[in-house]
Amino acid sequence: MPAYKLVYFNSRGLGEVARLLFAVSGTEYEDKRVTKEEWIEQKKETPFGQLPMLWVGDDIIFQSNAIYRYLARVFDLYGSSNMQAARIDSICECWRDVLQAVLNIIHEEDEERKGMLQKLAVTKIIPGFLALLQARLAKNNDGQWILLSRDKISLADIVSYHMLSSVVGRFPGVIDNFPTLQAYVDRIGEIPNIKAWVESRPETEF
Ligand SMILES: N[C@@H](CCC(=O)N[C@@H](CS)C(=O)NCC(=O)O)C(=O)O
Repeated sequence: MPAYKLVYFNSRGLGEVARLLFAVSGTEYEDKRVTKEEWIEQKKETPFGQLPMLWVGDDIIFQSNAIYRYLARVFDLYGSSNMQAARIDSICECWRDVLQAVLNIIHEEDEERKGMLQKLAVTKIIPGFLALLQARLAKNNDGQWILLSRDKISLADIVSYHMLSSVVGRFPGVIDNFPTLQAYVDRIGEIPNIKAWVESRPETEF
């Protein structure tokens, strides 16, 4: 097995899905968290000047989605056909849209516009996708915990778990109308390797 080293900041952010993939697969890696001061020095030496970055032996992968997909393939969490992989990608891309809507709120400096973006996210964008996701989940195995396959967790489940617990969870009450999704998050959180990681990971705001 190659030596894995994930380089990111001390936050969940765009690094946490990779950490969850390492956790669920029971794979050892170095979870390198650079400080702001270290980053000022290191930024110019990284291939695209941003994090996360994954070392696999002497190779480097950058861009969070590329890292997630690589790890999901290696850990057999990416379905068992091209169509399943495409379905997994579709769910992940929906979550990227939700993430973008949340980032737009965070980055907006004008308070009035920030409020409008927040209202749009909380009343339309997030519940709209949660309704679709819940309906899809309910179709599979009576809402039991796999989105795409009845018996095997995938990258789509890990991304959904992260987004529901760490990102949607920032908006109080938004998940309350989606009990099937809440139960799904709780079930994934009970997987022993995930539970152990979540209980032991550094506490960070984002
Ligand atoms: N599209 C990139 C975005 C990466 C990104 O925005 N990284 C931020 C942290 S979340 C970063 O490196 N910020 C520090 C900088 O740009 O100097 C990805 O998904 O990996």
